[in-house]
Amino acid sequence: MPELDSGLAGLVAAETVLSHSDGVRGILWVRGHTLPELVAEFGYDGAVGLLWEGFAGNGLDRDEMRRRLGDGRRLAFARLGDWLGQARTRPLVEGVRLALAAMPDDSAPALILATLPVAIAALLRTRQGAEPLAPDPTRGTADDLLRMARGRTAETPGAAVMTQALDTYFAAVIDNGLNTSAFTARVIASSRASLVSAALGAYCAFTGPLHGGAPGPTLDMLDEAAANGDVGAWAERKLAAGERLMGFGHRVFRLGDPRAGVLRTALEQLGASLGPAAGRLAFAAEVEQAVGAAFARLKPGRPPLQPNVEINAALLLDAVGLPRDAFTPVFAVARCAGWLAHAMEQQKSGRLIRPSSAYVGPRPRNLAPEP
Ligand code: COZ
Repeated sequence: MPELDSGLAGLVAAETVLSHSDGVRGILWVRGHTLPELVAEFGYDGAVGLLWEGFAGNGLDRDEMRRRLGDGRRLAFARLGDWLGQARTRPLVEGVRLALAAMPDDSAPALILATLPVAIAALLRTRQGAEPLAPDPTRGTADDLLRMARGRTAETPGAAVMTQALDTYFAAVIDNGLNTSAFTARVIASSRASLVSAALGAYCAFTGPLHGGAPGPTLDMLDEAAANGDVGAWAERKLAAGERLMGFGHRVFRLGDPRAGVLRTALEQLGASLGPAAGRLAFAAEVEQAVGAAFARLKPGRPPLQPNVEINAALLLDAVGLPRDAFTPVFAVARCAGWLAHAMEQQKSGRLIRPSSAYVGPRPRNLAPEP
């Protein structure tokens, strides 16, 4: 039996045309496109079509996906009554889970994906005591999410740059190889369960703080570091206590996360709109340096502990005016496109996923010893 790694690190469990992440070279391709190409040439709605081409239809360019996702938001808004009453008093991440769980099994991928921004915005408005705002199907996803959630119009100062920043974020984090939630989606789809079930299961795996549940706690961590004054001493104390620092480390990108650079550029382009977050950008760089140095001191000879995408992601989501408890569901708006692509690819070309395990429990009493 080969040496078992309980985290399946390095195990190749599927062939995919969707995305490729290489931690040694620090690259992430989505269907052969680099992240800067994805952001500049496709944007989020176009990147969804790129991932879904050949699985959810053909000719899925940005305009076609804007139409399908806009129509999906319209349908999702009409169905708020199916779940919002039960969800309005629940934490946001649970409310969005209820929205997914309420969907009919035969829902099309565009409706499943479009339900997330509608659910997030409706829950945010409801908890403010306001009525949910109906979607504008003519807008892109990032634009309409901010409008529905913030009641923002195009005239709102900084609206255009914030929409661009959120669209960049969505495109940059849309898929990342066989990450934990994408693998979950494939396992569920491999039994020929529905796409809704694959997306719901993936969402559940995603919400853990080691995975998609990280961005909100990452901003909390930056606030804690700032409150502590001496960042170096704070980092040393946390690492020496064996704590996991949010926003650091990655199973694949051990030498640096290519998505972090794309988001830093988006943050710098936010410029004046950054507001109080401008100071946070500089402080985050100080925290990254202090944590890296403390880790190197405490664990000499080990590969350096690098920041992952979450610090810049958290700063960007905060800068576009979203509350931190919405960060994980908003992250899921992007990643759900990847989950559905993996599920459709698995259904088209994969087998039932059923690995083996090494039994190390007690043996039956009356069993003759093995030869
Ligand atoms: N904070 C402190 N130490 C960390 C660390 C972190 N965030 N990430 C890894 N390490 C340390 C581990 O303690 C381990 O050291 P020891 O062997 O001495 O215990 C070493 O670095 C290797 O860690 P591990 O093998 O556990 O890394 P793995 O690849 O399994 O973990 C994840 C990757 C993402 C879980 C990461 O380490 C983590 O927990 N990050 C925080 C949550 C987060 O930001 N998630 C979003 C990722 S995009």
